[in-house]
Amino acid sequence: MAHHKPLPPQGPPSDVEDIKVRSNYLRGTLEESLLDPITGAISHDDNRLMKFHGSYMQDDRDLRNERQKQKLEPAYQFMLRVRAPGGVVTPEQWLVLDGMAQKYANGQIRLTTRQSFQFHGILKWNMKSSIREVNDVLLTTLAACGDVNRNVMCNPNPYQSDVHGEVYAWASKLSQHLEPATKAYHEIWLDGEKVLPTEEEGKEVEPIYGKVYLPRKFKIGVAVPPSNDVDVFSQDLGLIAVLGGDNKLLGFNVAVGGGMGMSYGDPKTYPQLARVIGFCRPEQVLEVAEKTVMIQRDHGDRSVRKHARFKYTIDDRGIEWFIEELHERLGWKLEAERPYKFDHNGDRYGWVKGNNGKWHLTLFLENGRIKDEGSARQMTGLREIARVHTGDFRLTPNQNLIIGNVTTQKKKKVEALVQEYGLTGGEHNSVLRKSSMACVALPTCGLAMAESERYMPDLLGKLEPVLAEAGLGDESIVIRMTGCPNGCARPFLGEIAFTGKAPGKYNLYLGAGFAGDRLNKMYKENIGEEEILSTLTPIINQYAQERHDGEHFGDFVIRAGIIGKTYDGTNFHD
Ligand code: SRM
Ligand code: SF4
Repeated sequence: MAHHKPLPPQGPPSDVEDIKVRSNYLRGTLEESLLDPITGAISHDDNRLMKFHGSYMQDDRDLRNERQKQKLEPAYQFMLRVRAPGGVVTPEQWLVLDGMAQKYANGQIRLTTRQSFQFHGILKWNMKSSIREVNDVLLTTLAACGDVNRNVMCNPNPYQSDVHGEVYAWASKLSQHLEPATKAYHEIWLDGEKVLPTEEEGKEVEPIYGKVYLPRKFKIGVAVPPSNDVDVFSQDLGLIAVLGGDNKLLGFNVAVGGGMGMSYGDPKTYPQLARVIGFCRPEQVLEVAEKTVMIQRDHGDRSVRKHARFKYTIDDRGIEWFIEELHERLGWKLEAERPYKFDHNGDRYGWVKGNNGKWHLTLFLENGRIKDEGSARQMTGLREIARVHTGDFRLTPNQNLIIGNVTTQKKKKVEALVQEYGLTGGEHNSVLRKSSMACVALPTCGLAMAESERYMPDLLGKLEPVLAEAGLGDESIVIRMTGCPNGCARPFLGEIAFTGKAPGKYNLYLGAGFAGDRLNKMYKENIGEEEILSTLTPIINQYAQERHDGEHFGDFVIRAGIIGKTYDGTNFHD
């Protein structure tokens, strides 16, 4: 296979590669670590493996200094991520997750940007019970994190019930097909029968991943135009559903090599947009995904983890190289891409009637945090809804929640519970707020350099009057914040975005496409709230005065010459 570009030399494998090889298919010494009564922590190596099982060890950063003063070990606790393809769960599953949050976690549920559930604050001693309860209702935490394919995202489409059904079925099949095959998860968490290493040796234990798994995490998302809510161009593998005239699924446009994460001061790291390389029929999509994952397995950088994502594998060699390699492994060629058009990447709130005659309610849950606080008793409200609801719950890619497939008979009851518990379809929230996302960051995320989820609501409160005064109160502007440049709320696809630099300081980015089809670019570095407001106010006013009819903010700042256009991540830092 001809390389189209000279490749940078690869150094020796990183320490994580060694941990994976030695782990005996993700077992390591996790069982012993979990039982060690001396500490609430687990060993460094086991913590790397723990991710594959859906959990990260963390400590409460709000308590760090105080505990250090008292000479106590950090307040070790675990974050647990539960994945369900496309974020669809039943009311019964909801109730179990709710119960788990109360019993073992901090009493809250956090809906994520990839349609998963996160629980924070679980103590080591309760991890096994937590994971078992999740599995008892046929959900899993396996491969929610780690160097494997993560939760497969899928447009939750409340409008076209039949299309959702079909596309969702493919998302589920993809998820299942790419799940790690090791029995370690069952052994450790579910007391499954121990499979002796010798029994596994010789057989292909992990036919897709092999012994060392992938060089890095891998992400798949399925979009149904005109909605690009899954931010399909941010995925390692993005699939764009192509529908025929009768709304039948014809297949998928295939896009590869997107991603968000970067590191400050390292221009070799950058966010990138996935590129559409062709079209496949529905029954070909598992093979396309499998071969794509295997190409990354064989060619991804196993030396420098910062450079190990699929986007770099492709960019270093050229997209033509990838297409050739894929076609060779498939033994057939993708068809030419089909036309498609996205017009937004946000959620549409409130009630809609699906074409199956059932009702769907999209609730606005700011930054995906579900809790009981003051008069807004979201946690209790959703529990009460789950007790009467007979349809499904669907997590959206923007950290919100759809109460799906509500019968006409139940609609009144659900609406009454929504009112009673202070839940909302966003009627009283500004359009700006409803177009916002912020990552978790402090106090749980070990990588956060600044607040995000806990600060964004305040900052929005200061931007809302600026927009209202400019007469832009009804204008949707995609606005996103993260506590560091890893990009967990897909900030580089925000028309306005902030990434944390230091406590109270952010980099400001402008100019992404409203439909998630263009990256933004840094406009100002390391600024605090005052400068954020004094920078954005005149730009917003100028937008109000000079914009063309229907022109989105991200497009305007480019036309007005305020910021450059970025369609290719390799130009992101220019
Ligand atoms: Fe993320 C790491 C939270 C979506 C890119 N992410 C983390 C960790 C686990 C921190 C850590 O490694 O110690 C965060 C846990 C915080 C906490 O306390 O809960 C974390 N990421 C999240 C979530 C919960 C953010 C949210 O507010 O919803 C999202 C969970 C998704 C899920 O359910 O699976 C989340 N993370 C994303 C996304 C968005 C997406 O996938 O669509 C991205 C950017 C897309 C991408 O991958 O390119 C993302 N997270 C990262 C990265 C940077 C990866 C890279 O390529 O460099 C890290 C750091 C790392 O992996 O080293 C990271
Ligand atoms: Fe943590 Fe950074 Fe991800 Fe926010 S973007 S959750 S701060 S890793």
